[in-house]
Amino acid sequence: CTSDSKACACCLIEQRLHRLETIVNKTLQKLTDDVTSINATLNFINGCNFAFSASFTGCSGPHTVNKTIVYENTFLNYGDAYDTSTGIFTAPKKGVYSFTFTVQVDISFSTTYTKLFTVLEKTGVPIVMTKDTSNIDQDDSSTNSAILHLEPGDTVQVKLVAGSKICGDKNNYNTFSGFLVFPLN
Ligand SMILES: [Ca+2]
Repeated sequence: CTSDSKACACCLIEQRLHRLETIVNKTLQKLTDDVTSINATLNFINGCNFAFSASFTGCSGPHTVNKTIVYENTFLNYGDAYDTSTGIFTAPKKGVYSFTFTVQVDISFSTTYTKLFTVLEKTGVPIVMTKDTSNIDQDDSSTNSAILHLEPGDTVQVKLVAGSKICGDKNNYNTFSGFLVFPLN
């Protein structure tokens, strides 16, 4: 630098440019990694649109065994995880899910039934039940709900307990609804 101040200045500038280039490259790499991570998260979230709501408008029971209520009329079925031919919801992803169901019967539909008991099952295991009996009142109705941790492939369904009867009509008294609250990795 003592003999050639111009060359020395040039060298210092080059060193600074090199440091700047290193910082810019590291920042760009971090931004690229962040965008990749955000895109992966968005893809994961976009793949989690699971919600269904369905009604049962016919009559069923009394049966000698517990029988799945097939809510055949869907208001919506995002993700097609609920099967309208079987009445069974199958978890497509690991996560926390919310379910509600309401059941109803009018004594005018039958003079033979004595009760309306139902059970919501998770993969064959009873979770929550409803219970109403016909004494002097004309209508039996109940509701219940559950928030469940499900693994992929776990099933959720509502069963009419043996000896019970359920009846609905176009007013959709009998409904079964569920949705993914949040997914889990
Ligand atoms: Ca009753």
